[in-house]
Amino acid sequence: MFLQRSAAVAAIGIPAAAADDRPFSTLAPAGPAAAAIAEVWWWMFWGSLVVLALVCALALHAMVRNAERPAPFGSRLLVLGGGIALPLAVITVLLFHGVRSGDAMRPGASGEGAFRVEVTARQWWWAVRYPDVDGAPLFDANEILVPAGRPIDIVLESEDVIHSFWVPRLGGKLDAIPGKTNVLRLEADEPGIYRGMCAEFCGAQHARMGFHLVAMAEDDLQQALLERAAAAPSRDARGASAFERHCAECHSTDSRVGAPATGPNLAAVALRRHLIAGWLRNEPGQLRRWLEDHQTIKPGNHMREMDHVDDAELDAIADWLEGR
Ligand code: HEC
Ligand SMILES: [Cu+2]
Repeated sequence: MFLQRSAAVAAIGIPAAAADDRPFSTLAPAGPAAAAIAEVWWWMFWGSLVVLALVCALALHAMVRNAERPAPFGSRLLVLGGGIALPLAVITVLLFHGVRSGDAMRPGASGEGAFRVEVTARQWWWAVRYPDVDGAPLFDANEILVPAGRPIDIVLESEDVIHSFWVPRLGGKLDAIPGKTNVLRLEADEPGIYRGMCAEFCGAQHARMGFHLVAMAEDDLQQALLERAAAAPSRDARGASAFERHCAECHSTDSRVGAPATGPNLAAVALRRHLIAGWLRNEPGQLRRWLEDHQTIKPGNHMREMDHVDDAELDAIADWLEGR
């Protein structure tokens, strides 16, 4: 299964180097919004360095100068120049760049040409909905497939508390607020896998509320979305009936049906690169381990303990979900 998946990943052309060694660095921008933010950062860095050097030079000068001789500049010049003119100039330049980069993160007036995907934050995972894949909505979770080289509009909502959607290498953060819809405009220059995090404290497992944004070439994306739409658990009846009894109240296993959404949609769980909001690599055995130990792996998460379900049943469910 895992090998098969790796081959699929290689086949759709995602370079191995996409697992960048600085996945959360805003100083390794991979899209226009992040580039604008990094630029502001560098302006602030160099600007404050110049100011620091200037202040140090003045302090040094005050310490070593001969007090008998008249000062080279009067105190009035220092107060007006250093206290008012200089900060005003520095802050004006920063404001200009700040407003410009803030603007780069807003969705365009029309949103035309942008790829739209709806992301709903929950404690502590992300529900993903593509409004139109082959004529109908497609439901998935914790992994967001998008085109590279084209603007993406992330339509953000929350079902419980305030969360914040952040992919550091692609752009700024935007809050997901209950009862409100916010739209974040991002773009990835190149195909790759970009890591994201919830950036607003949202309860016990906030630190394990990550996700992956996978940018692909357009054709690969269409193929991958259709593959997810067609994904379904295997036909094994034992797994299916055990799932129905213990899990179906919270999880949908139909990629076209959103409800119930108390837990992530599991139709394409076998195709996801990670489980549990980006926390575990989806390697053989991990899903099964989750069913057994989920309150140890992610304490307090809103999935019920499965102590009452016997091992054979959990085995059957795991196999069924993984399509075996
Ligand atoms: C009371 C509701 C509830 C029940 C019942 C439940 N789950 Fe969950 N499940 C959740 C929630 C909530 C999460 C998300 C946990 C998190 O990441 O914080 C989850 C996560 C998962 C995940 C990880 C999905 C992903 O995208 O990584 C799997 C797999 C899973 N559940 C399988 C099952 C199975 C199999 C059963 C039945 C044996 C089951 N669940 C029963 C609520 C439930
Ligand atoms: Cu959070």
